[in-house]
Amino acid sequence: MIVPNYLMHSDAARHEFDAYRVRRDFPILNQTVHGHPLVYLDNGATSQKPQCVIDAVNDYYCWNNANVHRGVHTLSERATHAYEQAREVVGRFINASHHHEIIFVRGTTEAINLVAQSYARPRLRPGDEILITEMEHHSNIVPWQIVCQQTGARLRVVPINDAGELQLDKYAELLGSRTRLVGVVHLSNSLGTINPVREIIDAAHARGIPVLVDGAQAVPHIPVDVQALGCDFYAFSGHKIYGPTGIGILYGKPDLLEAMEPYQGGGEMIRRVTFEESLYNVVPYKFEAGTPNIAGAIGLGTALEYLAQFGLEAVGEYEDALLARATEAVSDISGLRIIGTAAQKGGILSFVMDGVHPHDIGTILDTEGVAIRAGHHCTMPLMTRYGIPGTARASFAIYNTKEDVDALIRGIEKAREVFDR
Ligand code: 7TS
Repeated sequence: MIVPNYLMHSDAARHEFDAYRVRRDFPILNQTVHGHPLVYLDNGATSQKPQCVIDAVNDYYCWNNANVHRGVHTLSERATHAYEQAREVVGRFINASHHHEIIFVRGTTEAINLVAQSYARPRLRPGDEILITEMEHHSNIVPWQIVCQQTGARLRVVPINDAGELQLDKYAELLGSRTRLVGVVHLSNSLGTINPVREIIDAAHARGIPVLVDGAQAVPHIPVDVQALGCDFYAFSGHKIYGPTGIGILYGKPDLLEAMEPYQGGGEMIRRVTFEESLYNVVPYKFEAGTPNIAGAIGLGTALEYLAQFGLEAVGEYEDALLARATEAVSDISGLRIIGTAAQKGGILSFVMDGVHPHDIGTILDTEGVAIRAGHHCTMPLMTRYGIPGTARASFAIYNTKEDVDALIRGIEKAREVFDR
């Protein structure tokens, strides 16, 4: 589980990224769908899992399954060791200063709800403001709406331009004396926009405002260094980064985590309990009530080590090349419009086509063995901003190839023909 630091960041020399070799690590890709080789381009929704992750979860249940942090027996010690080693891997992956800044949660959604309830709720007063952006996923909108209803605070929204970039001048205007927290997505799941989070954080910090970054789509594509960013909270999900479902990460700055109330009460998060009162455990255990997803954490640690061996910069460059190929090819398809044309973009191609509903594009592509997502992608306010019901979205991962892109383009052309008839 211990990975040398150079594997986590990209300063080491890299050989050319070989997606054809990578594909062999993913057993699920070796199948046909409707008589065609599977082309999986729905990675924004969830990624596939390499054999090493499947094996890590399997081995844990076959050989080491026990509860963590409580047993005196050998299996419990092994399980605890593996679980805590996974936390260290996560800490190194995002360059946290200490692995105790890493809290295991169910996913991005739970991480944001935790911050909303444990950090924001006790601190918000009527008239205070939470500032988010127009391109947020519902999981970075609804938890704030709930906490606003609970406290009388207000939700404010930074608008985007037509390309899908944040209007930073508007952001500067909206950052005010009542702003108590900024929540921003690092890489938009619907547009592909990579936001200038460092700049956003610096502007907020100049006013003493903490920032939560939703990194669900960013971590599989770009190197993330939470210390360099300076973010106060960073959230991501295991299943979008080649790990299992039901496990995710909340990173938090230690002083903030220390000062926060627990999210849930129960076992594991306490030191001592009487009927009168409870003394809480230290961070991060204070936020991990109950038996955690041990197998999930171990699988996530394995997934991050697996991905890190390629170097995140090499991974990002490779996926950018796939995106560029797809972007260029779709520009020749009549009536097709890309939604999300930001200068800084990664991994995601969202589009609409005149006279063809996104769901019909998705269905026709499926008959060709090509899996994409169609719909609002849990960003309904963003779809409203563009005046569209949804988009068709292809999202790229390390195992996709230029042949996958070509199959996507053939499928879109077929959809165009069917609806032109
Ligand atoms: N934030 C972003 C930017 C996301 O893309 C998603 C999931 C979430 C948060 C929520 O993650 P969860 O693991 O807690 O569910 N996005 C998508 C998607 O684009 N298609 O399916 C799920």
